[in-house]
Formats: sequence, structure tokens, C-alpha cells
Amino acid sequence: MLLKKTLLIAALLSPSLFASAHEYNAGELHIEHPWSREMPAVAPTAAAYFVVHNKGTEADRLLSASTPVAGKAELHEHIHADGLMKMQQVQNVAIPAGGEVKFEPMGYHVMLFNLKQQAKDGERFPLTLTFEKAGAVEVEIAVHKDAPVGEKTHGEGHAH
Ligand SMILES: [Cu+2]
Repeated sequence: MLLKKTLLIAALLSPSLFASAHEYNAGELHIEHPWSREMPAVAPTAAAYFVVHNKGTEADRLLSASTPVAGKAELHEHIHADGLMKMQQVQNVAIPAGGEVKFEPMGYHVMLFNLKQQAKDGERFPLTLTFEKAGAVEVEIAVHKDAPVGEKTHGEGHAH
């Protein structure tokens, strides 16, 4: 009886879990759950995060990003300078062969400027990522109030 109940709950939960864990493939690259944090309506910028796995034997490079919802999208990194955290633009981000690069809060991110409108929790918007070898891939950024569950523990217990 208990087993039946557990199976039923799993069946009810799985569609939403599946929907939130969206992912994309581009050549040898695998891009996992692109997301953005909901910002106040008056905020002029937002940031997009995701994880890129490179299953191939050659390094690739993220060259640029663009989206119809923002006037400009830049690749950024956070750096420590004089005891302060600040961010700065980078020209590209290397994706090592057989490795992964996390775009996450306080790390690499895609910075969106001149937003036409801030997206709200639960909404999605398209973002095109252009890689040197894998080419352009359009992903959907899921907007969340808080970092998605599993984001902080992404490194552990994630085997594949
Ligand atoms: Cu930034």
C-alpha cells in the first residue's frame, strides 16, 4: 500500500520536475537549466545563469549572447579586487574538452542591459548563445524568485 502511494506521488511530481530541468544540446555541448533571478521591475539589468558541459575532445568557447528582451547582452565574470567583489566583461569563456563551466551567481554570467521589461517569476525568455565550434543555440531562460533548488548542490550527487 505504501509503495503504491509512493509511486503515485512520483508520477504526480515528475512532470513539473521535468519541466524545470530543461536542457539543450549543441554539437558536443550540453547546456543545463538556464535561469535568471527575478529582479525588481525598475532594475535596468538582469543576469542569466546555466551550466555548459563539453562532451567532446576539443575545447570550445562561448563568444557571445543575445536576446530580443534586452538591448545588449555581455559575458561577465566576478573578480576580487582590493577586497571587493566586482564584475567585468570578458571577451569569451573557454569551455574545456571533457569539462564543464558553471555560469552562476558570483561567477560567470550573461549580463543583460537595457531590458525592455523585467521578466517575472515563472516566465521564460529566449537567449541565443554563440559558441566558436558548436555555433548558435537558442535556450529558454526560466525566471525564478530564488536560485532553483539543486543549484547550490549541483556539483555533488550529479553523476553523468
Ligand atoms: Cu554582470
